[in-house]
Amino acid sequence: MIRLAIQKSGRLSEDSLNLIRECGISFQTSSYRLKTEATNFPLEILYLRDDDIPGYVQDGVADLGIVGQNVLVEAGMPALELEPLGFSKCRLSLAVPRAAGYDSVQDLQGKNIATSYPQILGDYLAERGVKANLHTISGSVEIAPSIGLAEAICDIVSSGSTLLGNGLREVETVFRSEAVLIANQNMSAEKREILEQLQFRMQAVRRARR
Ligand code: PRT
Ligand code: ZN
Repeated sequence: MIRLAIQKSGRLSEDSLNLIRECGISFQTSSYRLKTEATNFPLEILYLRDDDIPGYVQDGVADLGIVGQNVLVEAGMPALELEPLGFSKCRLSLAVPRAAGYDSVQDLQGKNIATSYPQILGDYLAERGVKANLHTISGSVEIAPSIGLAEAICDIVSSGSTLLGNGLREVETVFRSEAVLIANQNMSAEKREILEQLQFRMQAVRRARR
């Protein structure tokens, strides 16, 4: 039996469940349950907050997980990634108020930037020699400039309408992300064999979708 952690409820949940089902794996779901066992494959599904998934997989509480690369890399565990899954595509971008001047990332020198991704953003700025003051906030990052907390933000963007609605302009793409399959690095031979079968099915599903 192999344990797969997926997001309990959020942007990754439905596509994660659909992928498992399209692999021909049957299981029951209920919004009250924190785990379910598949009926026709040696798989147990755990439902967790997405932020907890990398740590649980690293520690072996779960063998596998489905999570956004943004969360995986921010948690400092990029080595757990096995393969991209092609959904929940988005980007982590820097944005400034529409009326603010902006020529290059150097303009952020000494500025206050609000973000939920201080590691990824910190690395990005350091590589470009930019020193800024990062303010880590866990949600509603887009309102930071209008309330005077920051001159710029760095947040997840997909359609761009949230930025637009908050009077912000996207100026740099810091990181591109999609959902990925991750795995514990010390699995038993038996579990590795189940993983191989699962990956084989996932790859077939992805090929059929193209
Ligand atoms: O409760 P839990 O902690 O599990 O969930 P969560 O609220 O932390 O995450 P959730 O469900 O919002 O997102 C899960 C993952 O989906 C993220 O880690 C990304 O990998 C991916 N993803 C894809 C997105 C988006 N698209 C997205 N648009 N995550 C967040 N957003 C938010 C963004 O933060 C911003 O507020 O949507 C807004 C921007 O969207 P647009 O379309 O207006 O640009
Ligand atoms: Zn989260």
